[in-house]
Amino acid sequence: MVDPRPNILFVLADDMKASDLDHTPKTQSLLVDQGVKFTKAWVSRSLCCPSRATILRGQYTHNHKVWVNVEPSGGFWNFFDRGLENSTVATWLSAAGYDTILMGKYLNRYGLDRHGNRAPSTHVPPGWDEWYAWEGLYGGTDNTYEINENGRVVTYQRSETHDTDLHAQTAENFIRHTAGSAPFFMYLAPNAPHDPAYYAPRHASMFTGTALPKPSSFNEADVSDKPQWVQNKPRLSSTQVSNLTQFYRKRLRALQSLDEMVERLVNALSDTGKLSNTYIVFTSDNGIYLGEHRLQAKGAAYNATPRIPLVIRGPGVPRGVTRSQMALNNDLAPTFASWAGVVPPPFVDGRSLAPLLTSSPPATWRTAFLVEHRRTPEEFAYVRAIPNYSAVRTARYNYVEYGTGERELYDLNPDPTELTNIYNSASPTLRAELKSRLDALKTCSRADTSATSCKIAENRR
Ligand SMILES: [Ca+2]
Ligand SMILES: [Ca+2]
Repeated sequence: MVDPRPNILFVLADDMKASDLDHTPKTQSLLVDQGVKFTKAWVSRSLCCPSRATILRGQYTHNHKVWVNVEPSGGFWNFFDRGLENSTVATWLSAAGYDTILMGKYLNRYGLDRHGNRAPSTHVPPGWDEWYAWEGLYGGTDNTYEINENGRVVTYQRSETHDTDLHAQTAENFIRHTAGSAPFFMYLAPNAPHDPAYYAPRHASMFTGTALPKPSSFNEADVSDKPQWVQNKPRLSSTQVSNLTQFYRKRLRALQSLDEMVERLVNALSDTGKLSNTYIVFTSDNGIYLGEHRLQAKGAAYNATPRIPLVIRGPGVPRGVTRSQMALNNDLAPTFASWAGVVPPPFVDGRSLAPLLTSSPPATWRTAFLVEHRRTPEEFAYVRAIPNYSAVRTARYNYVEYGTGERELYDLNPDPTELTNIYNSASPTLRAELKSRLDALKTCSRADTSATSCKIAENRR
C-alpha cells in the first residue's frame, strides 16, 4: 500500500537575506509563484549554530541553550554533550517511519575537536538514515572541502565540483533512485551564500555591475540615538563600501547554484511523480548586515539579520500568495511534524505553520516574539562586540533591553528601518507594556497552554 504521507524537502541557505530572494528567478517561479511567501519571517537568534539548534528542536535559544557558534557555550559539542541530538525533528520523523537524509551544514564546528582543531568525525547523529554533512570550519578551504558520507570522510576539490552542485547531485540521486515507498524528509543545507561565498565558475560573469542595496539605514549618519556598541563603529569608509559591494556580488553568484538546485530538484520530483505530494520549504538560518546601521555580519536585533526569506509550496498550499503573520525558525520543526502526523515533544516552543497554508488562515496568531543574544568570551569578535540583549518585536515596535542598562525602541510605522530610537520620549504606558511582554517571553517555555508558555506570551493582544 502506498504511504499517503507527504515528502518534505527542506532547503536551508546560510546567511541569505530576505531581499536576496529577488535574485533567485527559478526559486521565484517554482516556489514563490507556486506557494506561500512569508513577508514577515524571522529567526529568534540571528546566528548560525543557535538558529540551527532552534530549527532542529523547535525551541527558543534560552531553552535549548546553544548560545553561540563556539564551545563551551555553543557549537556542535554543546549540542552533542547535552544529548540534544536524541530528540530532533529527524528522530521524530524517523520514528514515524520517514526516510531521513541530511546534506550540507549541520552544526558549527562539527568535524572539529572540542578545542577547535580539525578532527574528522564519523559521527552520524540519531534519526538520520543518510548523512552527507560538512566537516570543519566554513566548509573547507579555497581548494578542498570534506563531507562525511554516511560515516566515511570524502575530500572534494572545489575546482572540480562546487559544493552546492554536489549537494544537488546527491539530492537528485536520492529522489530519483533511493527514495522508496516510505515518505522522505530531506534536510538540504548548502553553504551558500555565507562568507566567503564561493561561487561556481559558470556564474563568474554575473552581477559584475550590480549595486549594493543602500536602504535609508545604510551607513547610518547619526547613531547618537543608539547604544554605545553601535556608536563605537565609525562610518564605513569608501574602501569598506567597495568591499561590501564585491561581497554582495559574490553572494548573489553563489546563490545561483542554489537557485539551479531548486529547479533540478523540482524536475526530479516531477519526473518521479512525487511533486504533488511533496512540501518544499525554502529559508535561511539568519540574514546579514551589509552596511545597515554601519554594521557587517550578524547577531544584532535590527531587522536585517533576524529577518529571513521563507517560502513554502506543497499539497493544498495556495499558490502565489503572501502571508504577513509572524513566522519563526522555531516553527519549522513543529510544521514538519504536523505534516508527518507526529505530535512534537512538549519542550517545543514553536507552532505549526500549517494553518497559515490554507486559504483561510486563523484570526488569532502570535502578535510578538523574542529575539535574544548572549555573548561569551570565546565567540568571534563581531558577536562579542554586541552586549547581551533581549528584544521583543511586535507588529509595530522593536524594543531592546541590553544587559548594560541601555534601551532601544523603534516605532516601525514611521521608521521601518530603525533610524530613530524613541525610548526616551516614549510614554510610560508604552514602555511598561513592552517591558511586560518582553519579561513574559524571556522566560517562556513550551508551546502548551500553561501560563508560562511561549504561545500564550506570543499571542497576547
Ligand atoms: Ca548563518
Ligand atoms: Ca539614528
